[in-house]
Amino acid sequence: MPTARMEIYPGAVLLPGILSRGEQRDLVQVCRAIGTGATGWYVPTVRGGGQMRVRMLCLGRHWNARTYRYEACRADYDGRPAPPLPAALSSVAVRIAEAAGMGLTPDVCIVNYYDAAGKMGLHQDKDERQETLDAGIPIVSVSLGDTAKFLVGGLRRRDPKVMVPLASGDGFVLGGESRLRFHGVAAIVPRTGPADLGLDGRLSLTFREGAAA
Ligand SMILES: O=C(O)CCC(=O)C(=O)O
Repeated sequence: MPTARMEIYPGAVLLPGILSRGEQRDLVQVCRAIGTGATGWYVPTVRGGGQMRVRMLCLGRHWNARTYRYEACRADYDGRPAPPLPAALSSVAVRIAEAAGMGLTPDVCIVNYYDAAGKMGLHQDKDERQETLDAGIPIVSVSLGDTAKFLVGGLRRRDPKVMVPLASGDGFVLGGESRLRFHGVAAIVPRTGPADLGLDGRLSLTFREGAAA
């Protein structure tokens, strides 16, 4: 069955339920295995000294929360090399980008774990290489577990926002002229994820291109 496709703005596309339950289970398992390993979950501390309201895992490259730069090792945390980005994850992102009519060769995936109190402030993803931003190469996200109240705004922080509920198995793409839209997670809706995922909370996997040195 073809995937439904909802264009929120030109280039901002929701793909509800694009992942089967089996695919969701596999992704949860991969993230859990990496997250509980030696180079696992951490809570990033941002420039101002505050802690983010998520646990994070950067695969392929590390996003440094103090410098906003990508690097090989987790210099702002434990100095360990970022775990590689598994092909099984990248291929999901490529498929979702294609379903939205875009192309992506991801070199980084940021995995965020949100508990019931998790959230993420409004921000732009603009730390990737300038040519990928200029080309509108998309960010692709995958949601697993509890539903998120996801906000999408404009190119200025103060622009109006729409709330898009992101449920388990949904894909979301921000590309083209929407690549630099402000976005964030206002709240998690507890106990809304599929019980058979065994996931208390929410995982988001956000794939980008243009992080490599
Ligand atoms: O959790 C989400 O869906 C959004 C994550 C996000 O905005 C990011 O990683 O930059």
